[in-house]
Amino acid sequence: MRRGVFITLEGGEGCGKSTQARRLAAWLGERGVRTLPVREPGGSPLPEAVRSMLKRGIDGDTPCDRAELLLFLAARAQLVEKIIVPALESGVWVVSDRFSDSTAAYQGAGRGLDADFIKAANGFACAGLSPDLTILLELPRETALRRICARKAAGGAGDRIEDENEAFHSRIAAAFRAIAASEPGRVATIDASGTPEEVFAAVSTVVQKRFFASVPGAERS
Ligand code: T5A
Repeated sequence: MRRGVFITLEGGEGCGKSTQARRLAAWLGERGVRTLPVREPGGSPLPEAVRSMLKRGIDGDTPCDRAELLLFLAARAQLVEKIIVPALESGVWVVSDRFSDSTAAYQGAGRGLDADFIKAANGFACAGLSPDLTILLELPRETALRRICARKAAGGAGDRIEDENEAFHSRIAAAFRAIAASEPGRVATIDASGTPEEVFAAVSTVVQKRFFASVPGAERS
């Protein structure tokens, strides 16, 4: 039995998902909602180890496209079964920085792997779990690149997916837009070009409208 709410944040590189996911988890906590923030790939030791393989490879051995897909799915299956589903069943809300839409966008549109296979495999990895709400942060690529460059200049590390070419990233942006257009009931698109505060005002408005009017006991403070 599922009692918590499952919210995911999606979008291209550097659009501000992690920043907004942290804010959203804190905002929900301030409202008395027990909240678990997770990230994909990651969230527990095994998927965190897979994350490191995916982002940088091991000793120069980087995953081929099919291995990359399967590693993302393996990390997701573990996170869903061990962390997300138990949390939701105990009434905790889960806020995930990326989830299955990223696989459709990056491994499907980005790498060109079969979309139908990815859909079926995603369903298998998620054991049928789907987000109640997905917030898609949209940011022009030039702005995202400026943010990523600033982070690198401050000592942040890049990775092999972030460093893919512009054609790859524009296919991903188009894929996210197509997902949002095909599932307007689940996916809310938000302009991420403002300050973190401005973007969060839009994020929290969506969450407020979507859940706090209709979920009994959600507004506890
Ligand atoms: N991936 C993932 C797949 O290929 N398939 C999959 O199935 C999944 C799940 C994950 C990589 O894996 C890929 C996608 C990714 O390439 P990651 O490091 O988690 O690796 O990559 P991202 O999810 O893209 O995380 P980033 O940190 O790069 O981007 P975010 O989380 O969108 O952005 P954030 O919040 O870290 O902000 C980036 C920078 O901008 C600043 C922040 O301070 C930070 O320096 N910033 C702002 N600056 C100005 N105005 C704002 N409003 C700002 N918001 C944030």
